[in-house]
Amino acid sequence: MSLKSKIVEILKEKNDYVSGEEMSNLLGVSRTAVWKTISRLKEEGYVIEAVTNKGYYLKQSPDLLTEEEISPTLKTRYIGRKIYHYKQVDSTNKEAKKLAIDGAAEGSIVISEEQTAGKGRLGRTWASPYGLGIWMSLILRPQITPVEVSKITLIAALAVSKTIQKVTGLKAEIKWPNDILINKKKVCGILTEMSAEMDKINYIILGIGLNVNTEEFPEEIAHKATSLKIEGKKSYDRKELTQELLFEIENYYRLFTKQETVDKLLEEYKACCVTLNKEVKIIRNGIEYIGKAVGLTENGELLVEKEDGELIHVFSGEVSVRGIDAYV
Ligand code: BT5
Repeated sequence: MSLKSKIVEILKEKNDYVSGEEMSNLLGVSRTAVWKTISRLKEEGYVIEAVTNKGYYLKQSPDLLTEEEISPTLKTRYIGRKIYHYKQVDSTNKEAKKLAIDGAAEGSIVISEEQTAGKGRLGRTWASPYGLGIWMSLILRPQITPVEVSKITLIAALAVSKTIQKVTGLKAEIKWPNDILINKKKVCGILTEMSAEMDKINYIILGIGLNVNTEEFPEEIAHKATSLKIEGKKSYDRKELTQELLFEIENYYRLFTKQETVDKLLEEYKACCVTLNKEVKIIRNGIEYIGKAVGLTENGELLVEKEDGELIHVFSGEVSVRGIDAYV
């Protein structure tokens, strides 16, 4: 942890005045170093009162997803242990890719308060306004083959829906492969990208966008997008959600790397997936098919029975579900 994080941790734990001397003894750094770090924290939005002969008192922390705010009470071993935090970037996936190429460790994450060019799939954009959601990308380096990568999206979807249920009590459903819905509207999207060779993965960037306290969406998506605040009719703590989400991702990721539990994960996924047993429309290479989603393969592909009875494997691409998307 950085000195900044350690100082925030001490101030939060004591919840009282802590003298510069005590702080410098606890941390093994000079009082000047403590004072300088406190000044930097103030610049970042911490309200810290300094009283002669008493010391420093933390009155208020900013609503930011920084390492100082997330790390001290994070329950994971390695997911999210290194946080690159930005106030604004074009896309956290793009930023994470650069870091992965430079050798960033597995589990490192990039979080931004705002994205100016958040990415969806197939060149689409993701609305990511300042401070209202969780816009983050994880760097993973699993020892799996490229065909198994779609499973990473599935475990991320499970982790997101579990987190929503745990923290808010709202019922989240998964629309295969990468949407999380509440009351049939999209609250979260997942974008998994990878760099791979024939049989080896260099890195995976797992991008997650979760609408937390958004109250209004751009007109084009207002009918199909939602946020936890809209659904739960109250604001939610983004820090708690981020910590819980990282914890769930680590859990599911660990289960996933143990081969014997993959079947169990698929069962759990099927239980929250709204796409299964529904009539779906698939657009593949520009051609439309209507069929019924009848199952999932071990690699996370959707099995669709076409109207003529033929069974096809759908990897990703466009799937709309009758009753959920606007198609009749
Ligand atoms: C996705 O794409 O759902 C993947 C979104 C991934 C976003 C995260 S944020 C952190 C990381 N960094 C990035 O740059 N991206 C990832 P797709 O299935 O293609 O859905 C995109 C479509 O969802 C858009 O065309 C809109 O119709 C709709 N949309 C855009 N912004 C939305 C929002 N905030 N909430 C709900 N729907 C949205």
